[in-house]
Amino acid sequence: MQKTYTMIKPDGVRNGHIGEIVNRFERAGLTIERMELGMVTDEQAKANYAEHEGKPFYEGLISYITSGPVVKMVVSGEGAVAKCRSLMGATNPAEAAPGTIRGDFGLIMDENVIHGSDSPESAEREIGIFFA
Ligand code: IDP
Repeated sequence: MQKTYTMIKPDGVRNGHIGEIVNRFERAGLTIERMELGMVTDEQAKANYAEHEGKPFYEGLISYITSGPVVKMVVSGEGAVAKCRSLMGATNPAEAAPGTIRGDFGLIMDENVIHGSDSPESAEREIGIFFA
């Protein structure tokens, strides 16, 4: 059984998509192992997005992810990492397929509704950051 870290970003919470997103995970056969509504600290944001440090969108990304409550989740199931990524859709909502979370609820790249770990190794690292 694989675990992944996923997080409904401030726009997803603000726009009222928590229930629908959790419902999609459960309908896909995934299990919500842990779930917490709260703020992301500056330290957590910087640790989670360390690979993007120095990129033009980095500062905006850190201030956005710390700008309002998020829903932090540990989700488990067979192939949970890939399943979550596929439910999420492409990073840019404009390119995300209809029926995916970003395709249905996202508008712009900077505010794309949801985060999900991109590998089992990232998942372990990110679960450590957000559920220390
Ligand atoms: P992912 O979230 O689909 O894994 P990453 O490339 O890891 O995509 O980027 C992390 C986050 O950084 C994205 O979800 C998005 O919010 C933001 N981001 C990535 N590229 C850009 C960009 O070119 N402009 C603005 N924001 C970006």
